[in-house]
Amino acid sequence: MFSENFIWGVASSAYQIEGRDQADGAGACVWDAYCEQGKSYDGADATITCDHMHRYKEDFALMRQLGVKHYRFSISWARLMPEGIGRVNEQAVAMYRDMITEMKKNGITPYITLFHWEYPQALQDQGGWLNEHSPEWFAEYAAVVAENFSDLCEYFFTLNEPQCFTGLGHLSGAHAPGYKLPLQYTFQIVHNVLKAHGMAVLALREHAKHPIKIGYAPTCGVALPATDDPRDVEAAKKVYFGFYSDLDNWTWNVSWFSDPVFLGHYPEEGLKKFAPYLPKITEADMELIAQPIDFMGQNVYNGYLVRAGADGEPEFVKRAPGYAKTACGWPVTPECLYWGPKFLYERYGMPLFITENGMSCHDMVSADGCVHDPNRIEFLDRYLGQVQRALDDGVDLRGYFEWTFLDNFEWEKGYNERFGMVYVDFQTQKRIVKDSAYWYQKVMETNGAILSCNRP
Ligand code: IFM
Repeated sequence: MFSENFIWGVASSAYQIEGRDQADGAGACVWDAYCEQGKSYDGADATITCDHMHRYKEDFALMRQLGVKHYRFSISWARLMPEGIGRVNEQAVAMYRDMITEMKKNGITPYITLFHWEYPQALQDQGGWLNEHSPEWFAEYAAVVAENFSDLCEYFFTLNEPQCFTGLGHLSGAHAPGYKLPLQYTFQIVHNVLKAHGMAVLALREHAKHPIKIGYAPTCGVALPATDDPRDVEAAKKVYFGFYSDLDNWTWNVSWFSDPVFLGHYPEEGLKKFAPYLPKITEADMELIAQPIDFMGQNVYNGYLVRAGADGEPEFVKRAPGYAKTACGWPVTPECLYWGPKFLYERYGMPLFITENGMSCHDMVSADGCVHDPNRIEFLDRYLGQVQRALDDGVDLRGYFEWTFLDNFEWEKGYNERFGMVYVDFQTQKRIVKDSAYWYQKVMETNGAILSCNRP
C-alpha cells in the first residue's frame, strides 16, 4: 500500500492557464512572440486560456471539493519581473500571494515551480539562455520569488523539463523561442541552464524566510526492458542513461541533465560523444550545479521497449501494430512508472516525486452534460498500479502530481489537446468535472486502496 504520507497532487503551469489582463503589468514572454507569429495550432494564443488569473478563487474551491491537497503550479517569470531582471511587478506579487493564500485557505499545500517556460522576452532579446549572464538573471528572479513567497510556501522546484525548453526551443524550433541553432550553441545553453539551476538553489536558500525544500523536474521517455530477463533490464538501463538519441535530438537525455545536478559531473559517455561541441566546463561550474537539493522530480509520460541483442548490446523493439495511444499520439506504457523511478532511484538515490503524468483524451460533453473519460481512468489506474509496484520494490517515491487540473493551452498544440481533470469550455469558461476527477478523488481519499492493483 501507499505510505500514509504519500503526496497525491495535481500540477499546472502559469502560462497554460492564467491568461492576461490589459492592466496586469506583466512583461512579454517568448511564447507571446511565438503565438503572435501564428506558430501554434490554429493560431491559438494564451491571452485568455482558462482565465485562471480572474477565476482562481473558484478553481481552488473546486480543487477543495475534489479533495486535492497538494498543488504544483508555476510563477511566471515575465509576469513577476517584466524585464526579467530589475523591476518587480507589485501587482504580480499581490496576485500570487493572494493565490497562495487562497490555496491554503482551501487546505491545499503549494509547490512552486520557478520556471515552466515563461521566459521574459526582454532577456531573450539579449540572447536568452545563450547569454553568459543568464544564470545570474535566473538567480535574481529566484531571489525575488523567495523574498516574496517563501513565507507562504515550503516547497520549490527550479526548472520544469529542461530537455524540452532547451531542445524544442533551440534545436528543433518546435517550441518558443523557435530556434534551430547550431549544436555547439545548444550545449552552451544547456550548461547555462544547469548553472542557472545551481544559482537559483543558492538564491532560494539565501533569501528564504524559513527553511525550504527544493527539487528539480526534468523529463524524458523511459527505456523499458522488453522482458524481465536481467539482460534486457541491463540493456534498458544502459539506454535510459545512455546516448542513443541522434545529435539533432540530443536533449532527449536523462543523465546529461541529472548527473551534474545529483552526481556533480557530466557522464563520461556524453563527454566523449559530444566533445566537439562542448563549451568550457570548469570544476567551479560543476560544484555550482551540484548544490544539494532535497528531492528529485521527474515528469514521466511514456516509454519505449529495449532488449539485449545477441551480442548483449541494446536493441530497440518495434511497438506492436495498433499499440494503444493517447489523443496526442503518445504511447500508453504504464510500466514507465515502474522502471523510470526504479532506474532513477538506483542511480541517484534521491527521494523522488512524479512531478507530472497524465493523458490527453478526445473529451467531449455528453448529452447528459457530463464528461465521461473512461480511457483516462483506465490509464491512471494502470500507471498508478506501477507506482505501487515501484514502492513495493523499495523505491523512495514520495508523491505523484497528475497533469493537469484544467484543460489548458497546450503550447504549440494550442487548444487541440485536453489533459485536464476538469473540462474547460474555452468560449464560456464553464468548468465541468470529468469522471476521472471523481475517480482520482477516491484514489486520494483511500490512499490508493481503490486502485485495481490493490483490490483482491
Ligand atoms: O502541458 C505539458 C507541460 O507543460 C509540460 N509537460 C508535458 C505536458 C503535456 O504535454
